Amino acid sequence: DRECIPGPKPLPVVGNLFDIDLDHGLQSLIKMADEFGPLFQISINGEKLIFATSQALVDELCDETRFHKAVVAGVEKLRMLINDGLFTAYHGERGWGIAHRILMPALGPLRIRDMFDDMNDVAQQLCYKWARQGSSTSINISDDFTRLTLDTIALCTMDFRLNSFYHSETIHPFVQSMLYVLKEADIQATLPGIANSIRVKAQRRMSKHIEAMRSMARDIIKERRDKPESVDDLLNTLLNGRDPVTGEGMSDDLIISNIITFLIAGHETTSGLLSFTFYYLLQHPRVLDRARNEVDEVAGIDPISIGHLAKLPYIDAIMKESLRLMPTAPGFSVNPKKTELLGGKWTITPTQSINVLLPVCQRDQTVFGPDAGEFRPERMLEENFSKLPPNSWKPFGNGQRGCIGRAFAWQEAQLVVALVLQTFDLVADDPSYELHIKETLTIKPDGFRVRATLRHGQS
Ligand code: MNH
Repeated sequence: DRECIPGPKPLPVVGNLFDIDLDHGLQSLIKMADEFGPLFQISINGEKLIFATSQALVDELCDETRFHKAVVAGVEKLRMLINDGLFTAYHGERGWGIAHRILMPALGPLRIRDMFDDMNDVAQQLCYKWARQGSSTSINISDDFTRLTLDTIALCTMDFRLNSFYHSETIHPFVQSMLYVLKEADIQATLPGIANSIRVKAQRRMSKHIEAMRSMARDIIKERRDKPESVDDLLNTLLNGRDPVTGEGMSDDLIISNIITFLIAGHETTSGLLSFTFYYLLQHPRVLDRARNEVDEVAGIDPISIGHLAKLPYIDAIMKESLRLMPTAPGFSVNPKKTELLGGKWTITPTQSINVLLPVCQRDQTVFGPDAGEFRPERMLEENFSKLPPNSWKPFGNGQRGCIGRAFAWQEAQLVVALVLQTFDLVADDPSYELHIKETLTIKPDGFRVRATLRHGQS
C-alpha cells in the first residue's frame, strides 16, 4: 500500500513556519519526530521538507544504487562561496570527481600521520593558554576548541598560521569573513526568495566577504608557486596533483573552493565533537576516571605520540558515543535516482530530497535499546560497535559523499582529548549547567564553561 507522509498540519501560506523555532530548528524537528516519525514532512516557504528518523530508513537511504547526495538549504547557499568544492558539489558534478580522486589519498590515514606534529603544535598552544590562565579562569571551552580546530586545519592544509591563540580580541580577517558568510548563508536559507532579494546591503556585504576569502586563498597559492617547497604536504597536492582518470589537475578556482571548503567543513564539526565530549566526560565522573587512567597507563607523563593514539580504545568509544548522541553535522540529504518506494509504503520522486535527522536516527531504540538516549561509551567499544546493524552510526555521512576529513578529524580529536586529560584536571565552571545547543550548520554546546588545573605541577 502507498501512504501519505504524515506531519504537522500546515497553515495556508506560512505552512509549518510556526511549528519551527527558527533559532532551534533542529530541536523542533526532533520533537516532531516523536509524534510523526519515522518519516514525516513539513512545509516551509511553499517547499516540502521530508525527514527520516529511523535506522531502518537510513539503511535504505544509504544504498547508493538507489539514492545519491542532495545539495539543499544552507549547504546549497554556500555554493556562492565554494561552488563545486567537494562538500557543495552537486551529484555527478565534474569538479567533484577530479578533486575527490586527487585528494582522497592525501587525506587517508597514512598521510594524516605526517600531520601529527602540526596538530600537536596547535594542541600545545591550547594547553599553554589554559596552564597560564590558571585554575581561577572560567574557560569557554567551545571557543578555545574552535581556535584550535581552525588553526589546525589551516596549518595542516595550507601551511598557514592563523595564530588564533595569540589574538584573543581580534579575529583573523579570513575568519571574520568566514563567520559572516556562514551566518548569512544560514539566514538566506531560512528566508523566502523575495525576502532575500530585498536585503540588498546584506547581499553586497556577502559578496565582499566572499571575494576577500577567495583572494586570501589566491595569495596563498601564489606564494607557494613563487616559492616552491619540495614537501609532500596538502597544499602541494592541491597545486600539483593529477587526476588518475582524466590526467587533469585542478583549476585555480577549484583549488580555491576546496581550500575554503576544508576550512569550513574542517573546523566547527571537530570543535563541536571536542566540546560535547568534554561536556559528557564532566557529566560522567566514572567515565572520566577510566579515560584518564587509560591515558596514564599508555603514555604516563611522556609527550603524547602518534603511537599512543592507537592504544586508546576507550577514548575512541567515548568520542563515537558523543557523536552518536550529538552528531555535530546533524544531518545529510539524499535524492532517489528514480521514483522509489521507501519503507515499503512511501513514494518518493527524484525531485524530492529526504533529510536524514541523525540525532533521532542514532537514538533508535530498536538498535540501541531502551537506554538509547543515555551516554554509555561501552556500547561503542569495538566488540559491540562492530555488531551494530548496518548504517546505525552515520555522523560522517555516507559512501562516496561521506566525510573526506574523517581520519584527520579523528586523529586531531584523539590527540586533544588525550593531551587535555593528561595535562589538566577539569571541572565544570557551573555544576548546574544545563545543556543548551547552539545551532548553525553544525551544533555545539552553548555557554558551557570549565576550569582547568594542571595535574603534574607547573610545566
Ligand atoms: Mn566532514 C563531508 C561530518 C570533519 C571535510 N563531513 C561530511 C559529511 C558529514 C561530515 C556528515 C557529509 C555531508 C553530506 O552528505 O552532505 N566532518 C563531519 C564531522 C567531522 C568532520 C562530524 C568532525 C568530527 N570534514 C571534517 C574535516 C574536514 C572535513 C576535519 C577537512 C579536513 N567533510 C569534509 C568534506 C566533505 C565532508 C570536504 C565533503 C566530501 C564530499 O562530498 O566529497
